Amino acid sequence: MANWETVVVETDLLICGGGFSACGAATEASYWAKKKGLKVTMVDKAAEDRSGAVAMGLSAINQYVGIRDGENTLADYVRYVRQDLMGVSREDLVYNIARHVDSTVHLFEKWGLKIWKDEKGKYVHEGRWQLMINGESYKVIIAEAAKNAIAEAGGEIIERVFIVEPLLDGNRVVGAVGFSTRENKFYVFKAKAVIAGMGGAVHVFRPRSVGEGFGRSWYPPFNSGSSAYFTIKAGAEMTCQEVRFIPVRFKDAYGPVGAWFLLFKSRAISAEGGDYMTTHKEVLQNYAPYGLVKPIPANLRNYLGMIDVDAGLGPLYMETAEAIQNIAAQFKDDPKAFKKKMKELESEAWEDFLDMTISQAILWASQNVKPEEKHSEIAACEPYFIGSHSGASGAWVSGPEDLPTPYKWGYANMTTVQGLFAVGDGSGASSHKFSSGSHAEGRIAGKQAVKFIVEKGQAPKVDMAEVEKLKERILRPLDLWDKHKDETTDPEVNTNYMMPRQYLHRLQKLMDEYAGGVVSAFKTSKALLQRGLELMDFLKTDSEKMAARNHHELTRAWENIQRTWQAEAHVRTLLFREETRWPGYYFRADTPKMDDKNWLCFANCQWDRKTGEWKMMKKDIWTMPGA
Ligand code: SFD
Ligand code: AMP
Repeated sequence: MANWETVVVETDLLICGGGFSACGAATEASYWAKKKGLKVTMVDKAAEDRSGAVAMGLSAINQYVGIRDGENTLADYVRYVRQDLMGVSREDLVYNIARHVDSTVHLFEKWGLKIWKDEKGKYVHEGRWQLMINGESYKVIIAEAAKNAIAEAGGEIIERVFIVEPLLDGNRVVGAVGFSTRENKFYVFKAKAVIAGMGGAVHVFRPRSVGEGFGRSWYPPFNSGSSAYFTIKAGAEMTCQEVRFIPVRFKDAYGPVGAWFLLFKSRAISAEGGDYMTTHKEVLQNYAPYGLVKPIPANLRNYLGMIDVDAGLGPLYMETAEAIQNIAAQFKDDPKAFKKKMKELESEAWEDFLDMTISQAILWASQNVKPEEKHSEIAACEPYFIGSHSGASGAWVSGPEDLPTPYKWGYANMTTVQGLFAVGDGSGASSHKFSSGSHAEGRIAGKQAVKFIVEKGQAPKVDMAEVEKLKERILRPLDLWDKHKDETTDPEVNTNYMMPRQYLHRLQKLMDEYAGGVVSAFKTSKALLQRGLELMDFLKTDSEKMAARNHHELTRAWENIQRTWQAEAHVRTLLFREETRWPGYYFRADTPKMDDKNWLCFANCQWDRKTGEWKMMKKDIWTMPGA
C-alpha cells in the first residue's frame, strides 16, 4: 500500500466543505461552540476563498424575502417554491430557511458585500426574490467571516483535503476519512457531530462539450456529489433523487439567464417558431395547478422551448438587443440621457457575466457579440444535482421543533443518522435557497449541531481496524498504477486498470443514453432505466480498477466513484416514480402524464450499509398551514 502518513484530527464538530452552506455553519457554530468550550473543524477540498459554486462570484442574491419592507410574506415564498417544484417540497424546511435568510443577507452587507441600491437607498431587485450585487468577491467575503469566527473560537480550517467516507458507530456518525490533494497524508477525523456541506453533483451526465472544452459546465466540475455519497454511504434516507436540475443557459459558455428574464425583461424565442412561452401556453393546462401560475415553473419554461427544438424549429435565442433597446427607448427624446442609459445597460450586461460566468463574456468577445446589438443562443444544459437551486435532490433532514411538521426528529437539518447534518445542496426538498439560503441553512444546522453535542454528544468510538481497511481501499488506485504501469508501452492502456478519464467517459455515456441526458432529449423509460442499471453494475465492478498516478488523479478517481453513487440513486428513483412530473427536466416516455393521484408525494430511497440493498419509499407531502 502507498506509504502515506495517517493524520488523526480530534474535534467536536466536523464541517465537511467550505462553500456557502459550510461557511454559514462555521460562522454560527463557532459562536455557540466558543460559549460551550467546544472545537469546530472545517475541511475543504480546495482553498476556501475561491472554492465551490461561488468561486467565480455571482451577480445576484437569488433568495431575499424582504420581510422588513413588507414586500412579501414567508407564506408567499413557501407557495412560490411549492409551485416551482410541481407540488413537491418540504414546506417546513423552506419556511425555516426563508425566515432566517434576510438577516443573513443583512450580515453579508455588514461584512462588505455591495448590494445595489436605488436613489431611495432601497435594494435593487433583479426579480421578486432576487437582489443585484457586485458579487465578483462574494465568496472571499463570506469565507473571511467564517475564518474569523473559527479562529476566534479556537477552531481550525484544513484546506485541500478531499473527504471520502463517513465513519460510523452503529447509526451514529463518529467522523470521516479523506486524503490530502497535495501531500502524502491520509486524514482520519474523529467528531461528535458532522455537517455535510460539500455541494451538489456535476458531470454525472455527459456535458454538451465532449472534445474541445470537455467538461465545460454551468455548475462547477469540482462539485462531484460528495455530499450525496457521504450521506448515502452513512445509510441516511435520501429524497428527490429524481429531481435533477436542467438550467437553460447561454449556449456553450453556460451564462445564466435570470438577469435577462427578470432585470432586462428579455424575451426568449425559437428561430423558426417564435415566442414559445406564448405559442405553447395551452400545454400548461396539462400541469394544473402548477402550470397555471406566474412565474411558470422552471421545468415547464424549459419544456415549452424543447417542444420547438424537438420539432427542429431552433435555435433558441435570448433577445438581448431587443430588451436593451426597449429599456433605453424610454430616453429616446433626450439623446444625452439615451446614450448614458445605453452605456449603463451595456456595462450591466457584461458585469452580469464578468461577476459570475466569465466564459460567457469571453465567448461574446470571441464571436464579436455586442448584446445591445445581437441576440445570443440559449440551450438546455446537461442535468445537474443541485438541491439549492430549482432541483431538489439531497438528504432527508429533520424540520424545526417549533413547527407542526410530521417530519422532525429533534434537531433541524439532522439526517436520519444520529449526529449527521446536511446543508445546502446536501439537503433535499428545500429548493430555491441559492447562495443566501444555503448560508442561512448552514447557520441553522451549525447551531443545532452544537445543541446536539451538548445534549447528546459522546466521545467518538472509531474502529481503527476499519480505518486501515478504508485507507487501503482509498489509496488503492495509486497502488494499481505503481504495480502495473510498466507492463504496457502506453501506461494509459492497460488490462489491469482504467484511468479516471476513461471511467468518467463511460459513466457519462451510460447516463446520457439510458437516463435521459442531452443525447436522448431528456427522455427515458422503464426499459432504458433497467438496462442502465444493468450496465452500471459492470461499471461499479470496474470502479475497483481505477488507477491514479498522482494526487490529482486520485481525486478524480474518487470524484467518479461519488458521481456513480449519485447516478445510481438517480436512476433507481426515476424508475420508482411512474409518472412525468417535471417535463423539461426529464420525460418518462412510458408514463408521460403527471399523476397527482398516485405520485403527489416524495420518492425517497435508502441504501442499507449491512445488506447493500436499496429501499424505495413514498412519503406524504405536508402543507404549511396558512401557505
Ligand atoms: O443565478 C469538498 N447560484 C446562485 N445563487 C445565488 O444566490 N445567486 C446567483 O446568481 C446564482 N447563480 C449561480 C449559482 C451557482 C453557479 C455555479 C453559477 C451561478 C454559475 C447557486 C449558489 O451558488 C448555490 O446555491 C450555493 O453555492 C450552494 O451552496 P453549497 O454550500 O451547497 O455548495 P458550494 O457553495 O458549491 O460549496 C461546496 C463546498 O464543498 C467543497 N467540497 N470539501 C471536502 N471534501 C470533498 N469531497 C468536497 N467536495 C466538495 C467545495 O470545495 C466547496 O467549498 S444562478 O445561475 O443560479
Ligand atoms: P438562473 O439564471 O436561471 O439561475 O435564475 C436565476 C433566478 O431567476 C432564479 O431564482 C430563477 O428561479 C429565476 N428565474 C430565471 N428565469 C426566470 C423566469 N423566466 N421567470 C421567473 N423567474 C426566473
